[in-house]
Amino acid sequence: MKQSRFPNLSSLPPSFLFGASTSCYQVEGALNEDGRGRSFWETYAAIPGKIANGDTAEVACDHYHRSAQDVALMQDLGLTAYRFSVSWARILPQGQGAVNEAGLDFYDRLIDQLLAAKIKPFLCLYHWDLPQALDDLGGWLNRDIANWFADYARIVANRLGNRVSHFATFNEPSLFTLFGYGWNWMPPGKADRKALLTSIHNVNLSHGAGVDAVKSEAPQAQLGCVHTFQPCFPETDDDNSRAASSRMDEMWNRSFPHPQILGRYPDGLAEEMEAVCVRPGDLARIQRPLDWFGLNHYSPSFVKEDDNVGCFGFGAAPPELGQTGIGWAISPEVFRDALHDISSTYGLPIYVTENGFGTRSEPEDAQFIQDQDRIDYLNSYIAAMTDAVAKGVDVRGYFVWSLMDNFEWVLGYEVRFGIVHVDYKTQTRTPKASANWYKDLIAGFKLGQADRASEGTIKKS
Ligand code: IFM
Repeated sequence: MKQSRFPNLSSLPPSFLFGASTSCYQVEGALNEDGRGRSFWETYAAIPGKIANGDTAEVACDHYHRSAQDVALMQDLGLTAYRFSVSWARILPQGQGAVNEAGLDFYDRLIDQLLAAKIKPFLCLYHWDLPQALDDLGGWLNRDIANWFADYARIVANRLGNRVSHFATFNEPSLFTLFGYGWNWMPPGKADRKALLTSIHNVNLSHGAGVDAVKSEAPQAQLGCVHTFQPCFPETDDDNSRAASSRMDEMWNRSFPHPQILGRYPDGLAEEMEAVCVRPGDLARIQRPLDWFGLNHYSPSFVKEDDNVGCFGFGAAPPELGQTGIGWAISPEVFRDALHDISSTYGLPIYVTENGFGTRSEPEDAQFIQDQDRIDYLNSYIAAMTDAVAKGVDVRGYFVWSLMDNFEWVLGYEVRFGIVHVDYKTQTRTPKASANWYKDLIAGFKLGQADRASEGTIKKS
């Protein structure tokens, strides 16, 4: 069936935000400038063979020097929100102690540029780049990190909280703990079950302490945490796959929102967490009042048993599902169902803080990328979201991942997720067809808002 060019947006509230997301390590570059400290990603990236093609985030998109140009680009696209993250090591080069004012100044300027362009800043405190100095002290395995994180959060909120309406504590905590402490796919490169569970709990404690810290400095701020939520299905119809699928669902999708919002770990994890790291009173420290749920969603997961630390692994998707350019299964129906599930389980307003299409096939020096497959993906996923909203799910914003191509972690620059193409040799930004499509979609939505507003005026008069 041929899709229509744009999804029907009439179910969305007039205040709905259309934005884009990035993260500091993936776009900023300037890793050694203006007093920034080292993060554990530099240490990991220096291990031969860890990052595709030996790429580094040294320059990335050079956003640190080009933020004004990038905000102008966002404004041209008509974005009404932008989600970015703050680099802990830029603010506190040693992770604690002396503050690097130049680091705060950068985000200060960025926020002013966004506000001048009428773009709402969504600030995430941690998107995977722990200061190396804190990792040297045990990092996410050291319970003291909840205090270090709270101090950092307080400093950021004190300086920026008067202009930032939405704060997130973490981006995808289940992913960076599993990959970093369970599977050695990311820094600090551990593969140990006890370490994994401890890191999960310490991140949850840090979330609770971080929420209180931000609220104390910026009481008007709307607080949330951004979760990766990829519904799990057994790869094959047997008991082993079914058990692995439910293990993955609990660890990947629920080991953070459950304690943060419901005050308990998922049933299959609770006993082990108690035995390994939970102390009396911890769950009350973690379960703090939140204003919104950040959902990052790309794909369903088809799960098989594995003998790794999580005892689950990625199996093959059914052949009838389409795939993105990097082989991730496409199913807007699963996305729609995930929105219903999150809404009924956690009861918070939702922002879709990431959704997008990765590919390996776009050339570095392209003049114009005709990325129809990305447009089709975004079109069908936004349609699924509007359908969920029409059926009562409270979704307040959608952020495409990503504004521009960027450093895709261990995949380096090999994979591109941007709606804007980046030529890394020249740093030229060129909107792809998907960026033009998104721009038209947002313009249409704004027109609809204006029509609805004038209908309201006519009715009132
Ligand atoms: O690039 C990442 C991002 O940092 C976190 N969410 C998934 C994206 C695509 O892999």
